Amino acid sequence: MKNAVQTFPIFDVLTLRRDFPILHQQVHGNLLAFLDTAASSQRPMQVIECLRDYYSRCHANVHRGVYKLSEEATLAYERSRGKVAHLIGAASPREVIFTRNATEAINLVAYAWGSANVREGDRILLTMMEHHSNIVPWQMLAQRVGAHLDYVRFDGEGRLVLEDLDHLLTERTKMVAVVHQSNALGTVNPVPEIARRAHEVGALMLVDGAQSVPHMPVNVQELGCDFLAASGHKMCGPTGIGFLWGQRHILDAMPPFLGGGSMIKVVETDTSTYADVPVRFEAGTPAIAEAIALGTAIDYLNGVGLEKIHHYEHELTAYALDRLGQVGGVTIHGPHTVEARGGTLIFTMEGIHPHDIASILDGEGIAVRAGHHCTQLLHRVLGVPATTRASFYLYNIPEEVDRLVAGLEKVKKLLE
Ligand code: 7TS
Repeated sequence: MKNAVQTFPIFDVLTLRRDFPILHQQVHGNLLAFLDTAASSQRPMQVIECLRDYYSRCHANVHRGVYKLSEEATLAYERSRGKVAHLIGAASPREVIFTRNATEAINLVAYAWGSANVREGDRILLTMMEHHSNIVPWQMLAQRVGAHLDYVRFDGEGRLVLEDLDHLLTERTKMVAVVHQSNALGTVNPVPEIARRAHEVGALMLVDGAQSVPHMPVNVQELGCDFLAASGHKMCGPTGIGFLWGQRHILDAMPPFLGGGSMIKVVETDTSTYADVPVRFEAGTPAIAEAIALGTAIDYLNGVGLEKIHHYEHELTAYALDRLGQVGGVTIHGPHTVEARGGTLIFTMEGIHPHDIASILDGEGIAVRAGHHCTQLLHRVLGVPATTRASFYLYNIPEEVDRLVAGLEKVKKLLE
């Protein structure tokens, strides 16, 4: 398979890789093979250049100056909000709130919406494959108001056991919060069906899109959800910027999350009135440069095409499932067919600790993650404390899968 790049002629990945300067460095004497995008992606020059250009030419605070620089910064910041809205099929940019990351977006909903809508005895429905970001904020809410958490299980193939909805969804369920694509198993969950079921009992549906928005076309109208959270740094954008999308009428009815500058209308000594959505939820000076550069990242992804990125990752993942499946002693956890999954693979090797695997691979210049990947509940179900994870993006190539496989053969030779 030495000429494997030619077997996925979906876009010119070798030309595209030139946009990512970080990928061309040597690590321990080998070319970097970056297989940890699920933790954070790399950025193309266009995004790096956008940050440089913004700080060199047009930085000023937003939503407050009447002078030219501030107006320009505000325009660019709001244009970026529009790009996020367009990317996810939102009805209006006003439904998009910039946050630091997906974690903050989910905390915003759990705090602001949760405090106003969840009462003692109410239930919140999660799944056993959630990232801690979509568990802990709900636990904190449940502890604050006396609500309960329920969990949908997943089966041996890493798919949600949807029959659990039959008894877990009740009229006491106020929120169903589910990951779109698992950051560990790689499973892509049937969100439209779950959203429909949630709405039948009057619950709202939050989708954790941290691992789906960067990798496939995502449309909130088609998902049928009420909230969607995502992070910029996983989609070629900067760190420190993410977003929450919510249905306008739900956001309008929500009290603020953080208080401070920008989010008010009138401040009195004892009380204040609050600004309209989305500014109500963006207290203080936001991550202006990062928001603008997220817009550039979205332009970049759209330029390649999210449908094509999705298709390319499917090809790469099918190849990886096939090659890794042939390494003796390797168990891949999660769906074994690409139709039900994205390009994130966790695996264990009989008798070998995941951290040892990751260290030996690092020596070969291959970056993978070892640990519980912020999914301790999921790993408890798998019956292992940790796994090794390889995750792919538009800049990965089949040769990197070959190097991973060769690296695992070396691990076996050294440690078995
Ligand atoms: N939800 C999912 C599904 C995630 O994968 C992550 C981050 C988050 C939420 C939180 O994103 P953040 O940007 O707010 O941190 N996942 C990972 C990971 O798998 N390895 O490092 C971070």
